[in-house]
Amino acid sequence: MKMTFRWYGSGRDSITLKQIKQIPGMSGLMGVLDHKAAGEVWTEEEIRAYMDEVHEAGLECEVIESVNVHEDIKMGLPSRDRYIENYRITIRNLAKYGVKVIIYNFMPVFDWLRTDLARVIPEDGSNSLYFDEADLGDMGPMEIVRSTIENSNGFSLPGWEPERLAELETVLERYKTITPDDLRENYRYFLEGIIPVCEECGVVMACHPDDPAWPVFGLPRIAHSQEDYDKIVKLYDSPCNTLCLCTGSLGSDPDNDIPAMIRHFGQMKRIGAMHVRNVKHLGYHKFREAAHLSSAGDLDLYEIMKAVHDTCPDTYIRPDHGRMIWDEVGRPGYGLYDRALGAVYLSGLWEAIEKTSAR
Ligand SMILES: [Mn+2]
Repeated sequence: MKMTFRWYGSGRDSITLKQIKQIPGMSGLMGVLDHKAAGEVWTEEEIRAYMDEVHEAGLECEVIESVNVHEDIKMGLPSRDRYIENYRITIRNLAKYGVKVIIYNFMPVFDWLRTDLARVIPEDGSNSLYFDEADLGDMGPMEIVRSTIENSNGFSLPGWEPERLAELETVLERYKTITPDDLRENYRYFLEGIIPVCEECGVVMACHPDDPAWPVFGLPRIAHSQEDYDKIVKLYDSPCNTLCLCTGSLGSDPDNDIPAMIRHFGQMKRIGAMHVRNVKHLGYHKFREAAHLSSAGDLDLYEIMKAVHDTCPDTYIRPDHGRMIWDEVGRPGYGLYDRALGAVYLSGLWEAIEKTSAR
């Protein structure tokens, strides 16, 4: 298991590489080029600049996140071939700089969705990301995107790039005629275009689940259950076609048994990377993100780490979102303190599991 941290790059993150390096047990980053729009080529120069900085800080970067799939690919438009070719170039460029895993998603329009980015947790006064479907009320997709951008403390949020807003209405209209099966066929076409390149250059694709783990605004969503992922791994049978098992996203649905899912896909060697965090269920389609500790939420982090240990011990993990604690100001979900606490807690569980299972 390699413990990693998400970092948005100099000037785009409230956290420094030095701070990340000082978290015990941290091997490196799950990196991202935050300024790249979906469909654009990630150039060698841009990747090199990011990597040089990371390596200079004594950290690795073998995992890259959010190489976003252009909406035209998901909608199956004729223009998709151009964007798939760009994606192939990006894969090759990333491989040249030591990237082994690329995390992405195939969610229409919304990367993730919350109704409150700073919901105060009454017990201790910290705050975290929160979702209550009832709060959506009459809010349409355009309004939720606007309010999300307004409440992000001036930081960009993954998947909510302002430049995507302009075309949102057209895109939403188009999706009305796309069924989940159509979306899966478009997904297959995408995988057929890119997985051979991954096999050639030793890169694994890891698909991040829908967040929350159910359909929103009537859009087709195809990655939020074990059944869904069984279909995805079959779309293109290759060790390079894997999932990024995000415990918090999948865990927003109490019906998803996370340790069982890790064992299922871990044994198949189809877990390329993991995001590990806890979630507190508050009712039907209502939850908040919780501290990592098992007792703080509804997921059993010991059972989760044990399943990783038993079936996919070489995977990359990062503490996913954290709460905002100790008056920290930063990008919602991506502060330093709570994620650092989470990383060290997970490393502690890992040490205990390793030592007890070696006996
Ligand atoms: Mn995640």
